[in-house]
Amino acid sequence: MRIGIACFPTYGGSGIIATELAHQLAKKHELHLISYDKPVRLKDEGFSFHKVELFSYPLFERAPCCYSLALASRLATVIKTNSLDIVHAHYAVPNAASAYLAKKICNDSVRVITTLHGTDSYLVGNHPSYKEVTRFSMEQSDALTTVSEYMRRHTMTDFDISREISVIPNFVDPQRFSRCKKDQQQKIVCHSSNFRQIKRIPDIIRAFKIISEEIKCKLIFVGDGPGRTEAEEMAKNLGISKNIEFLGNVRNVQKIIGRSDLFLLPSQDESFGLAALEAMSCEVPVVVSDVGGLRELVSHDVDGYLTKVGDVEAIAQYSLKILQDLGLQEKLGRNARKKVLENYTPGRIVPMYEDLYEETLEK
Ligand code: GMT
Repeated sequence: MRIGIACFPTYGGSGIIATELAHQLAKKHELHLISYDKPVRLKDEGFSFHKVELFSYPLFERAPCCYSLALASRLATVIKTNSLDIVHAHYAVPNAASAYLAKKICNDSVRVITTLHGTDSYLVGNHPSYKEVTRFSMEQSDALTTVSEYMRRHTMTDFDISREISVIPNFVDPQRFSRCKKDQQQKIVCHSSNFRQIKRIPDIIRAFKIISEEIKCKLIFVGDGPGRTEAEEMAKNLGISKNIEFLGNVRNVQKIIGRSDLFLLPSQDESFGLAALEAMSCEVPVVVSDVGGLRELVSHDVDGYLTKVGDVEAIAQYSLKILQDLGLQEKLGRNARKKVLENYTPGRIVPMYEDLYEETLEK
């Protein structure tokens, strides 16, 4: 098949899944990736990257419509030049709408698949400013997928959609995300995200204060985003900043996660929780919020622990339970890795996308 993938290139789950999917599909198909910049995990091998160039104009300053149009235009060119069979839009806003427009420009010569990653439907796409276009783009896509059963139900209710939505979970490369040898005895707690409010970073810092009063340990934050400065301030004010490292965005996140003893993800909501999946692949037990897709991913007391959103005391107590009992930590980690190998590898998930592409082309 000749496939085009449109995604966001930044540090965020949707762009990461889209890029990893492109790497996997390029082993068997002709693959084109379209975005405004090279995605952070792009390996530059096996497929073509098409950059969406923006044209700035004073009129656009307060009404930035240009990206959706530039993307539609670029997609239409790539579809025509390469006779694409499929355009797979990751993230509904604006990628699905741009893909629809490009398809129409190309006289319906291509099929559009849209994957909803979470915030694109329940946060951004659901906002009154975008809702009508998001619903329309979902309805018009030739196939619609999302990453968890929770997201499927949520989308059907929020958008009053009756059409089929296939659930295709996130996946991770278990070779890359595997346990690394630790070079220090001290326990390491880790979190990685884009520091948006939804991630509840202050809960991690408060929980870590309780943990670090009981045992000697270090907290490592990977990633960057709007909540980082506030988090650094908070750590200083609580007098624990010497035990916390803010690494910012790093290239080899697996090396940091793979050396950790525990991974925390206390999000307000999470459509799947790719960061937790990456930790589980590295045999790292997780303590996560009992919400959304995390509930489908993590089995309480088997491969991690689920806590009520905002329950800092519970996060701290489950964390201490894991960090103070190496046997338990290793058992949870082994179970987590086993779950990943059985359910969430590229070998299991990528064929689900390929089958969907084939079914859609046959329709
Ligand atoms: O979590 C983020 O802030 C990034 C976001 C995105 O859209 O890039 O991630 C979403 O998509 C990931 C890949 O499908 C999921 O694993 C994340 O759970 C989801 N984030 C949220 O729902 C908050």
